[in-house]
Amino acid sequence: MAPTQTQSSLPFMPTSAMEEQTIRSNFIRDEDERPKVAHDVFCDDIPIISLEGLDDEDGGAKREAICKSIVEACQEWGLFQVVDHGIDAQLISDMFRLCKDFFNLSPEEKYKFYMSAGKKGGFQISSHLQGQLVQDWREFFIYFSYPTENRDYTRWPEKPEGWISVVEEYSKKAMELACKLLGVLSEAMGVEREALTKACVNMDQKVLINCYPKCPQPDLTLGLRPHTDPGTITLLSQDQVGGLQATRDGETWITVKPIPNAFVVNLGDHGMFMSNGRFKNALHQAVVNSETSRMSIATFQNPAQDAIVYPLAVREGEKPMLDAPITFAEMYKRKMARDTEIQKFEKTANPMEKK
Ligand SMILES: O=C(O)CCC(=O)C(=O)O
Repeated sequence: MAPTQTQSSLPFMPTSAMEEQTIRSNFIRDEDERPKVAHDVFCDDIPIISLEGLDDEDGGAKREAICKSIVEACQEWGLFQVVDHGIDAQLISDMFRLCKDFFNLSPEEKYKFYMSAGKKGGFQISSHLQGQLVQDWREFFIYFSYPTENRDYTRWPEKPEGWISVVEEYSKKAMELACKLLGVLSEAMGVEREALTKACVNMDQKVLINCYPKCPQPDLTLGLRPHTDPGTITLLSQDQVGGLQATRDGETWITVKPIPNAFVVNLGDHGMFMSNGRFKNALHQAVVNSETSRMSIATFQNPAQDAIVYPLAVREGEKPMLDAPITFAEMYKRKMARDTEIQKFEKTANPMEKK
């Protein structure tokens, strides 16, 4: 269902409200949910890993050292940054330029691609999930890029010119990089290098471009609420503004330092289950600011809907996290039900705090 229409017959878009003095009440979060750390107070705690030498097949010390760093980061944070990853800087820069051009199009142009239920990709405001009480200060565009038979090119805009071929190339390179990283994690679990990729069956990929317009009251809202990704692994490319935040305990947030052309890699729920909880699913959010708009490109690598979710390896002394194998579709359904329950509980547990 499309959001409520305003006077101009289009829904409210944060990109059209950058010069307003205040934000609308449906973007204002409860005090305990508001940002605690600014978008540009960066923290160096997240590991930065060079992948140069990862492809060395001579059993060399270089590959071993890289794999060790990745595994440690996944155990500690479920999140790390990679550089020297082999994806061309020009491709990343073209992608950002074209994404920016898209969000600069008129509201009418963007709205032509509005993603209503059942559509395979398109433009959205705040969230594609229904029933969110508070809105996120963002617009986004999502491409259903893999498996390729899922591509509905009528949902791939012709404007800006050239975007289609750049997205195709970007998604292909991201798929290759993700599979490489999954190879490292599979081997760390003591299973064959292709195990995680194979467990995804026909791996699904979605490329989601986030645009967080500058915001008149960034302290009251979020660009994107705290969440873990449902899938296996996510590769996030961000501009140099800053705004991605991560937490290990759900309380203390840190802002991830943007590094030119790096990818922030994070594990999702599927990655966590398949490792029997050895690798973390990173809880993260995005904050906004009043000076400048921000853009990020999240590439989600997910299993097929009917892929089986169950730990690939259970270490001695551990119990499997799941009682029985389930499909990814079922895992996702349970996640959504849990998230909705948590939201409901929070609202009823603190009725006085909700204005
Ligand atoms: O924009 C960011 O830094 C985070 C994006 C993200 O977490 C998402 O799109 O799921």
